[in-house]
Amino acid sequence: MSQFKFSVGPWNVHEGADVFGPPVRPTIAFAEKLAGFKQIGFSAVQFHDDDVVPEIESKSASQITATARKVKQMLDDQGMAAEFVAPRLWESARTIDGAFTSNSQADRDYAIERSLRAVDICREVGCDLLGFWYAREGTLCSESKDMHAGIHRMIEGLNRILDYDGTIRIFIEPKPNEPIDRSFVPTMGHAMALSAETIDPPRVGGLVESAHAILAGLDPANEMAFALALGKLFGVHFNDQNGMRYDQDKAFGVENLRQAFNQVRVLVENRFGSKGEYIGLDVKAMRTQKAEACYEHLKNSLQMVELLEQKVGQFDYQLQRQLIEARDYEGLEMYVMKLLLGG
Ligand code: XLS
Ligand code: MG
Repeated sequence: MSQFKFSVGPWNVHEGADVFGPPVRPTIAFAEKLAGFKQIGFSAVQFHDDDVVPEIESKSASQITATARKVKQMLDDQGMAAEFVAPRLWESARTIDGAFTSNSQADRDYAIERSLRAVDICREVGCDLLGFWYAREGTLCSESKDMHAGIHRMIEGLNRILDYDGTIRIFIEPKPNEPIDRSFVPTMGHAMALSAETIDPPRVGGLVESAHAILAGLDPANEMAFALALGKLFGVHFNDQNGMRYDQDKAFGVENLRQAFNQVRVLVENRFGSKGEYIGLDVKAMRTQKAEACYEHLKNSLQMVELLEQKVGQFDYQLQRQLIEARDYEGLEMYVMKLLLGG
């Protein structure tokens, strides 16, 4: 049994399309996914705004809240909660060049409006957490945007949301690249700096996705520990990644076992979850996976967390102290290797 609560997004069970090929599995309706998530052991769902309200761009504010209310009913019927809502600011024709940092004033206004509607959706589905993955807030052509102005526009966007709703909390999910070349908010340090400049810093935190940290050349456990040290780790997206390639969203721990152990360890040691936080997954099934086995990557990721929690439970803190005292870090490293290998 895990000490954590888990969340998952509907996009984590998907049709298998990639940039080089079409879908390979049939679409599964949200209601069916919800029942599947519950059965596997998840207690909350992560949402993009249009996961809750399809075709959101053509709907009025009142149509949006009415649709969101129906989704809340579906969650209640399954005994599931909503963890967060993230406005999908990277697919609209009005966010081609970014959202808050677009060079178009009309597009920037759209980004704010759409984010405020996402806050409305949060209220309807019963969560107080809004998420920003700043997908297109950066450049493809370095000289195309004024980063100085862009950073101020991002802070202004955060302030507009904090001002609109006095209880909403916001997380920033940093990612260094993809779909853009250079992101304006590539790491947790950048996210924390933005938070500190807002009108209400305690309400702006971060979410670390393991793969995004690896894409930045960083250790996800350290990115998590950094936000934890500032009291601002609002969420995590556990997954894995084979080096600095395209964003792979592999099952948790399958590529970088020691880093995965340390992610679980820092969460356990710092009592992540004690304020209601979830361990979220952001994992994709391999394209080769057959339709009937398209939830296995979720089950495997949960199992990896539980197995690593057991390893953390077995971690000999007294030995760790002794080895640190003796400055025998080779010894400490080999101890961890043996722990993980069961030796
Ligand atoms: C993409 C992100 C995205 C967010 C939610 O790389 O991980 O899926 O987690 O908007
Ligand atoms: Mg993510």
